Amino acid sequence: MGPVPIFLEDVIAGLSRPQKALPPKYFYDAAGSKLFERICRLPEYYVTRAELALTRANIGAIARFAGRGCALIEYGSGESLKTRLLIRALRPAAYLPIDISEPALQRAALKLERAFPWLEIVPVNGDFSRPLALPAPRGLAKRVVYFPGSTIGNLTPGEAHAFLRMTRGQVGPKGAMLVGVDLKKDPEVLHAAYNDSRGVTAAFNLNLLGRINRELGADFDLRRWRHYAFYNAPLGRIEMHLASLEAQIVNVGNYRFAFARGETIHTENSYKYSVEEFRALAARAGFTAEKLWMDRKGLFALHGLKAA
Ligand code: SAH
Ligand code: AVI
Repeated sequence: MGPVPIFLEDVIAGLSRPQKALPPKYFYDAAGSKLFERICRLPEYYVTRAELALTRANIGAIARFAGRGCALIEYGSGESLKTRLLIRALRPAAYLPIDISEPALQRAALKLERAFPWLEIVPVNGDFSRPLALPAPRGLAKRVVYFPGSTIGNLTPGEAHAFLRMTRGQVGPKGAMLVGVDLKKDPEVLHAAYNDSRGVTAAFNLNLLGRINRELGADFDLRRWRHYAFYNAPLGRIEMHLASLEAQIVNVGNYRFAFARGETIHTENSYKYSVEEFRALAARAGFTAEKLWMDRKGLFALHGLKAA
């Protein structure tokens, strides 16, 4: 089955639930990936800047931990921005960027080919929420999985556990993993990061409905929906929703969905983990947390994990 029937099935299933929901992996079509790149450069979105700064400040130690000449596998690579620092320091035997967004993946691979002509780049257009067979990199290089950006926070703790189990199998007994994780912090800082003043996050969220219209022939009227994001402290996560501004009916293919005024579609969670919470999650999946790098303000953590 190709990607369109799965997309349609996921949308119908999500909108049929009592709390309507859509999987966040569908944010990333060509427009969504571009909007995400703009989010990364927003003054309120500290996440990318904090991780970039801490990676730059600790690149020597990070490279020693991962080991030069490894095969570097990156999940949710997007524009592979932070990866450039790693590639320079690690001189990996091969780089495997994995992303669901074909346009983002191709754009990043082209730029990296130009910047690092000596590097073997093997782009993989795939969905990491399903079992994924990776092409075997040439040689016997140690495998290191890189998962930056706190994309792990977009998975539920159960999904994150399953994902870490999968990567534990992929890196093998000698492998390692570098995971970027956003830390719990002042809810006001979190709130601002997901409710930016320029409305880019709102456009990113609303683009999901635009994509459903474009690819599945639905008739969402984007003017009748509003971006709604808040920090759910008991669950330790930002929740993004799209709120219906009025009672309305929306057609998706042959299906009709009724929305009450104020009813929401839950589009994304972004879990924030304390260092201890993330270490416990990694331990349950068979990893030992060996290294920890943080920025000066304690906004973001990069965990160095080894197979237990
Ligand atoms: N690593 C980059 C990008 C993070 S945005 C950074 O740190 O800035 C999340 C990325 O993961 C996007 O590029 C998106 O296309 C990708 N992604 C999201 N869900 C995915 C899935 N299920 N499978 C593969 N890629 C996914
Ligand atoms: C990719 N991911 C880690 C981002 C986040 O912060 O959860 C996606 C995002 N959603 C809204 N802004 C950014």
